[in-house]
Amino acid sequence: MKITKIQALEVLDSRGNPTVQTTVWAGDLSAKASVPSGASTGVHEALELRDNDKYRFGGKGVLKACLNVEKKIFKALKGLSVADQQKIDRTMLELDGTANKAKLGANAILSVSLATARLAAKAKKIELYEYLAATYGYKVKSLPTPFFNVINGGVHADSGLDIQEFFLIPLKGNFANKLRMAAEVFHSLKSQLAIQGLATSVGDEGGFAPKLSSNEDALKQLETAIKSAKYKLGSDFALGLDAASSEFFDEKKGVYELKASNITATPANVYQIYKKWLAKYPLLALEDGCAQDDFSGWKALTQNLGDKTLLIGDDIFVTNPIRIQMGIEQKIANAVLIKVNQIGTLTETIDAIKLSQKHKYKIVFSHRSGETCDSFIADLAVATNADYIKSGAPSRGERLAKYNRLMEIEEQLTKFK
Ligand code: 2PG
Ligand code: MG
Repeated sequence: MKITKIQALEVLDSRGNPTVQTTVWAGDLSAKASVPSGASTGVHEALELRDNDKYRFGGKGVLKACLNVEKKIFKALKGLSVADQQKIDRTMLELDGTANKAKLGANAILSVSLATARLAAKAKKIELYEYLAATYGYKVKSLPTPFFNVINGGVHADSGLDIQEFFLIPLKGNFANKLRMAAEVFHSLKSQLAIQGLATSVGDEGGFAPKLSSNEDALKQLETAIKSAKYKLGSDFALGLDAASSEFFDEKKGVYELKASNITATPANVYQIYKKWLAKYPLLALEDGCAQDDFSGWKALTQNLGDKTLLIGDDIFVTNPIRIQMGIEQKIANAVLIKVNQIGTLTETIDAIKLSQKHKYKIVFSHRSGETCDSFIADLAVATNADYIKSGAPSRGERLAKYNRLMEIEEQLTKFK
């Protein structure tokens, strides 16, 4: 099966911003993929190519990226086998020739990379997760445990909270059961917020965005909602946070400023804030507790909390094997967040996962705050034996696309076992 045609379309994501959707053909057979987009984007991420034409979508159009797919990339890939993912990705990397995919755009490259993998699975008449597992030498085991971001802060909402994401982490039963548990608490949280006269409209990732008095108050709200849904915090549910601290780290002053908690902290002592929260709540995960280039802060964080909770690196690693290697050498974090569009090809994403797993880092798959209904990451997480996955709250179609796909996969795995 050889690539015969590639088309790219400028579509809109869940925030109403343009993104790339690409369809790859091999004869009559075709498959498509859409690319997500972040808001709390790390500076070390691969470049998302935007048109910067202020007369279209405020400069956010992606027509240049689409053109790159249809002209330059198609010309280079025409006639290559859809099953040769490595060659396809390498060809695009060479064609681009920059370290951060600035010439063609990581959005252009990724859309082709993912659509091709989906097409290869289709050509083999097998499920995407089966194809990916077989291609990269994995045996599918259990499904990842989901993190549900039910209170949105940071740059994802105007709730005034410094912490960007507050996770519910259900601990009991299979994936479908965990999703049900989280949905039940999500609804009890909604009623509880309404009773307090707080907003129940949702933020970018489907979680609520109430104007709470402090970051700690958000944790307390979760505790109450879990209780009123008749669950136990600690045994039925754990909690987690994505601090997304690059957003509240003042680089000039070299301090973390958590306005909603009225706290300022240095890289050397910011871990103490989380330690206090850890003493009060069962926090299973803490993502981006320190900023993207604050290696000394990350070291202190890891030394002090590394055996107490998952310390997940997002902006510091950006799914980039070179940065993950730096982290491994400096003994920073113990888990890696995987976002396909941070690095821009499937092959490099797999490299990042394998390197992390080799060094016993846990794998946490992640959506972006700007999403489409593409559920590729659900299949990829299952295929690579990821430990966890976050795709927002159990609310909004683009978030549920991933969770519902995971339920479908679970059903297939149990039925045909
Ligand atoms: C994050 C992500 C996803 P964004 O920081 O982990 O939740 O947010 O896509 O805005 O970078
Ligand atoms: Mg993050």
